[in-house]
Amino acid sequence: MKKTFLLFSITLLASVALAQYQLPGLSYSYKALEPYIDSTTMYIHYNNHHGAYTKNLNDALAKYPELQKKPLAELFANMDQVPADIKVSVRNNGGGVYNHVLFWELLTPASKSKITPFVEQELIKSFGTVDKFKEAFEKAAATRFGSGWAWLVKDKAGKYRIISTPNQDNPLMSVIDVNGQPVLALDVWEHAYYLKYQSKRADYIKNFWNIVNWNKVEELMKK
Ligand code: MN3
Repeated sequence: MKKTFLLFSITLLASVALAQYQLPGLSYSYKALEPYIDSTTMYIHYNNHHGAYTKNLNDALAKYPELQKKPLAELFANMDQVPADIKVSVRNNGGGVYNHVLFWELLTPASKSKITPFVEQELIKSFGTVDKFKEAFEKAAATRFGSGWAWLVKDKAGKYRIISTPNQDNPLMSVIDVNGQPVLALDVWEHAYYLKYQSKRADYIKNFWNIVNWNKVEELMKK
């Protein structure tokens, strides 16, 4: 009996120690982004999709405790050093974890979504007007073929660039042409919008502007 309990405790401790990545808390409820993102989509996206990336990443890293201790950004920056047997999983599931943690933070209820003077000035300096920036970002999101993301990236020279990436790739990954700090991200996988918007990806993209957390954008721009 005692021995069983001890074994159970050790197994539990080991699994806790290894389960490095967890779903983050959300600072708003599933329905808080309505009518732009519906609560069912939020629930499934967060628990099932983000949940699966998290579990799969932990499973992949279980064999490599030394990699678990490294921040994902460090693994992404040195993809060539990630062991061959988990490289694809780190790219897909690690990307899935990182991108979604960031995405949830970049969203906020419409009542709190207000562009800050700092962000406005930065966008005007780089793109002429905020509307021109939005137009270019929307185009990147709309023209990403299949599943992926649209990004505003501050590259290593400090220049703002709009790009899109396939799958769960992101601008921190050494395998991507444009590297830098992501400052805005939009998930254009069908799982992010299909229940509400069906094939109308463009409507989902337009509505994204109602729920952007511009305070977070400012924080990332200043990073
Ligand atoms: Mn997603």
